[in-house]
Amino acid sequence: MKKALVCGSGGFIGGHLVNRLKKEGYWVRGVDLKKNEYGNSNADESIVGDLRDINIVKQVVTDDLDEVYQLAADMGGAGFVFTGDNDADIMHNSALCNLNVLEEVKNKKVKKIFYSSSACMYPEYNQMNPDNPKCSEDSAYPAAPDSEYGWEKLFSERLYLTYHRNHGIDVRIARFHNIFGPEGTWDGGREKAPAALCRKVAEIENNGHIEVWGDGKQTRSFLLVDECVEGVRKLMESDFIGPVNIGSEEMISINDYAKMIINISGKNITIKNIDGPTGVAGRNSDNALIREKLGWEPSMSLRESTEITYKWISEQVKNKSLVNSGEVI
Ligand code: NAD
Ligand code: GKE
Repeated sequence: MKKALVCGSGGFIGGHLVNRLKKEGYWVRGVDLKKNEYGNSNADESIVGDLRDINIVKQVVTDDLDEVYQLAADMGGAGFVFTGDNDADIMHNSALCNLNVLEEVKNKKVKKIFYSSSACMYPEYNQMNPDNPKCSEDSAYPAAPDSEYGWEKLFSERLYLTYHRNHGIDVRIARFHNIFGPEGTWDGGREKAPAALCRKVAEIENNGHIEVWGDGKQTRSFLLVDECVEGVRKLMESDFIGPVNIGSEEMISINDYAKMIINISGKNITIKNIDGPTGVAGRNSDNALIREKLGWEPSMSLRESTEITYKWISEQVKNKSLVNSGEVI
């Protein structure tokens, strides 16, 4: 039986990954600052611990592990990453997790480690045109990410590659493009656009309006978490180190995406564009490399993936309002 450690198992993608590994027959240890909020992370051993603390890292990275998945990071959507207020925490906390985990993986001679980088490491100058952004893997340099979060991801990609070159550790690096779905953060300030817009639509009465940051012409692509986890597993099983994009190529403007969610809800709602943190003008995954190297790409449409997510978020909104009204304790 293979043994894996998932760092960040209390989080969104980490929780889904634990469940996927369990289904595949792995023995799984999870570690995170917090327990998985939705209780859906079925690790064999769940440790609440801080990966910035080397003593915790020594405890969780053991020499019997076959694989480590490093997803722990201080992260969030545009409202968390692009305001500038969290930059020091983001760089310090996420870099420390990566430095500590990698060093211990080397010490314990663990064979393989996966690292979750982000599309935020791509240069801003290639993402100024909302209709034609460039995010092919070979366009990373000259580096010019538009956020410190992106710079930390780029630094850490390079860190993993140095451990591969100097210490022979088998690494796999993926650049995730806006992953969403059930059990993702949907309120509190760290939520990304899909969850935020689903929540706003679910919360608003018929004939109301929702606020959408920016002019709504900025573009993105969004990938359902199940497809992301499938891509991670395919990459881990392959001989390809990466970095490689794991994302959808179905690009959409934010206002059109808000309209899609409104249509899914069946409500009559209008959009009000307001000032807010917007990040790059355009971003889309380029899947040429993953198609070539892994013979795989995600298959679900944005509409299908969003229907699943809207259903889950509207249930959370309903449950929360029942709790707030005292009907459910
Ligand atoms: P998430 O915030 O739900 O999960 C990250 C988890 O890391 C959290 O549960 C958090 O508590 C944990 N963590 C943070 N600092 C820690 C520490 N010091 N010690 C232990 N645990 C710690 O985020 P997610 O969406 O599941 O993202 C997982 C990874 O994928 C992150 O590295 C993120 O940067 C990357 N990523 C995500 C997306 C996306 O759209 N979700 C896009 C690009 C990259
Ligand atoms: N979060 C949020 N909430 N975004 C909104 C909202 C809202 O209510 N209304 C409009 N937007 C707009 C943002 O202004 C931004 O232009 C776009 O939607 C996407 O925002 P996002 O989903 O929060 O995050 P980004 O795609 O800009 O960036 C994220 O990219 C990922 C990688 O692709 C990052 O924040 C990271 O979470 C991640 O690495």
